[in-house]
Amino acid sequence: MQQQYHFAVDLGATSGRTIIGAIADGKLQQEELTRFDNPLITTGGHVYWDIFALYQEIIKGLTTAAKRQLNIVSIGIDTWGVDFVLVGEDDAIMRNPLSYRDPYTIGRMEEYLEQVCSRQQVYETTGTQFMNFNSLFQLYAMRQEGNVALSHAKKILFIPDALTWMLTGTNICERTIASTSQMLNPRTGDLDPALLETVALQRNQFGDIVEPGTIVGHLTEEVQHLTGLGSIPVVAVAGHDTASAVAAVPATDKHFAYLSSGTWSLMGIETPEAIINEQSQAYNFTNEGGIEHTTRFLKNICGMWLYERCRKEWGEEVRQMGHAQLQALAMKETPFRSLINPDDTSFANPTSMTTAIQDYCRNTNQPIPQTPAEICRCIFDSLALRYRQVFGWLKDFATSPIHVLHIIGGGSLNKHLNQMTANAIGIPVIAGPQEGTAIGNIMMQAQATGGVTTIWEMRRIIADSIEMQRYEPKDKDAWDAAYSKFLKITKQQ
Ligand code: LRH
Repeated sequence: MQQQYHFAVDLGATSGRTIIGAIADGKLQQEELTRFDNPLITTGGHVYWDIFALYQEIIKGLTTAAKRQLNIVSIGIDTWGVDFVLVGEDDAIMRNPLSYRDPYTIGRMEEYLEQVCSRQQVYETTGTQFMNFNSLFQLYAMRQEGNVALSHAKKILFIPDALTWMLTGTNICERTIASTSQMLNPRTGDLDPALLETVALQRNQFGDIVEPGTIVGHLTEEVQHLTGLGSIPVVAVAGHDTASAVAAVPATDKHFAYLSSGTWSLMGIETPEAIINEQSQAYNFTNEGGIEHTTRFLKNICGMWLYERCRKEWGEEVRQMGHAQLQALAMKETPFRSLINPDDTSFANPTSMTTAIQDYCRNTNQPIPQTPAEICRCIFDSLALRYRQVFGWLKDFATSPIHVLHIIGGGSLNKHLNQMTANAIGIPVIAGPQEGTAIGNIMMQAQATGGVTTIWEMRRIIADSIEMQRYEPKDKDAWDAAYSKFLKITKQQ
């Protein structure tokens, strides 16, 4: 029989790719078909994504698969969270979607929580961490600005759902992506009508909630014509990239925490129920939807964004070096010389990331890192120490002991940071798979089409198919001292 392939579209906040995956003899094989940039577009005082360009890249990827005569049996899309597309009465997309990196929400969350609905009530209803770019606050900011597209929107589709709709014509609201909006009530499993009302929206403007792993439609005739493929089923995978990544953690039992490391670092645990209490609110942990009705209890940490943005600024010479070489140079610098809080608001989307980091060090009376290697060292030291801080809080919520931290995603390739993370948190780190989101996406398609059954079967196949690296913690005293320094410095801000 011809090999059956699942076609995964994996879109991150800086780049995207299409991948094909197949499960044969209990092992997963995958191949990247296309890779492309997903740049922010700044115009007219706003920052947008280009949804049409992303759609076009999916069409290109599908066309490539058709030309190779691959037997594609399903398609699934995962993307970053919170952002959405507005569709008008005429079933056309109204404008490109705003990006969560658009500063239009700055100050709006606080305004909403003071004037519209209390922090307590929003957290109690959603269990979602407060981040000013969550969909709820974006919608509020759009209303305050008199956004014309929103006032004419018939439908609101989160990004993976919007792309699924463009491919199939089917409107859905997949549960994991909806859980990033700060409008989903994890207890009812649905968007909360009262919260929607606070931004003058009605429940029927969103699709019905669909569980990850559901076949939601087939390629439209238009897409079939464009790509040369047939009427292939499209699966609502775990549409939120982090949910796909967590599904792909190659754990063998439940005693693990995860760090999905990409543009963001998402650190958390998988729990059977949402954890919504005073303490989880105080530490601003979130309860996002996982597969098989699990909860991803986690916290966003600013991740490789700092490094990626600096690297762009350093130009050709440094970029030519490659990641491994630059990271190795950073390791030659003095450890813990200058430390930052990676989650400081000044790093959200500064004009220059290197200047923002230098300003932070200046304002906290630390040596100012100058060279790319010094700046990288500062970023990696600080990230590892921030991981330690968040891990310390996380442990208090876990109902069973955590034996290991799984690092998945592109950031898991940074072997120095993996070791530093193990040192900082004091338990072993297992790194890999690097392509966590795409693998989780492929696995959910395999589940929807009958190729695998449970989350633990998926994880076993993944563990059997990929190479993983294990890092044991070292240098406890040095890391304890560095952590005290980190706490002192970050408290000043
Ligand atoms: C990571 C991510 C994260 C969200 C952010 C908007 O890609 O999906 O989980 O908080 O993007």
